[in-house]
Amino acid sequence: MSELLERIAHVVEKGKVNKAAPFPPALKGEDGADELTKRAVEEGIKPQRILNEGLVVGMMKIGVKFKNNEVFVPDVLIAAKAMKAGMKHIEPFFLSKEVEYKGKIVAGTVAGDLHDIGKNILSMILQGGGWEVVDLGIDVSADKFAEAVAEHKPEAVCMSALLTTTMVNMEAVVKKIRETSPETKTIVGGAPLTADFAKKIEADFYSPDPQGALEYLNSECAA
Ligand code: B1M
Repeated sequence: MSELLERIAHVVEKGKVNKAAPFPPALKGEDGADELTKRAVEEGIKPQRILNEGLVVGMMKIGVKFKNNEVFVPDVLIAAKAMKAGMKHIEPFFLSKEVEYKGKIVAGTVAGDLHDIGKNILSMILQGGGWEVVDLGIDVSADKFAEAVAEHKPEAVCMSALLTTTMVNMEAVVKKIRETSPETKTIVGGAPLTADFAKKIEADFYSPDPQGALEYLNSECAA
């Protein structure tokens, strides 16, 4: 991994948003995720590498510390803020409009769940792959998903969940979409999910990563 990508991971983990940010005091005056990601783009590092080997690595590291009670919610929130500051520099590359239009999807994080970083990456990668994304945001109920499907008539609904307590809410969405719009595919993902769980709730497809969801959409749902 390049030294610059390691630094990006480090500043995300530490929650250093940009040079002007006073937090964390130990990194006062140093470049943050904003400046370092911009520099990585300028140096020609591929956006996919900046995402996977820099920004996401930082989030994973803070995740492990959070699990071990070494850091707390505010630390995770500020890391998420740093991640977003970096993401803005790579988004344009994923969203370039040079690819052919494939169709429309509705995306959201399911009810009770406020995690949106993975869902935002998914949306960005699908848009980059030619899919129009109607992003419903976080804490989206089965009714809201169904209303959006009725309004936008997408080829598929993409759901994300990060909590074992909220992934179960995907089942109600799958059921509702089956009843109200049986031709619309349901795709599920997020860290706690497994293929077995997706099968149990009768989702059409599970992918551990956005690329897998994109490949499924391209092969099964593209017009
Ligand atoms: Co939360 N949190 N969190 N958190 N948080 C986790 C998920 C947790 C695993 C941390 C831990 O204990 N180790 C744990 C869940 C435990 C469990 O359920 N088993 C947890 C907890 C417990 C909580 C709270 C309950 C904490 C509390 O309040 N005591 C609380 C719940 C709030 C709620 O949702 N109701 C909470 C809150 C938060 C913050 C708000 C502070 C913040 C979210 C900020 C935000 O999203 N804007 C946060 C964060 C950031 C995390 C961790 C640290 C990082 C999540 C993340 O962004 N990862 C997380 C620990 C971890 O995951 N290691 C943790 C990076 C992101 C790129 O990965 O989202 O997995 P991910 O997305 C991936 C893939 O999963 C996949 O593609 C993405 C890109 O590779 N993917 C899909 C995602 N969706 C997909 C859909 C697809 C296909 C692929 O197709 C449709």
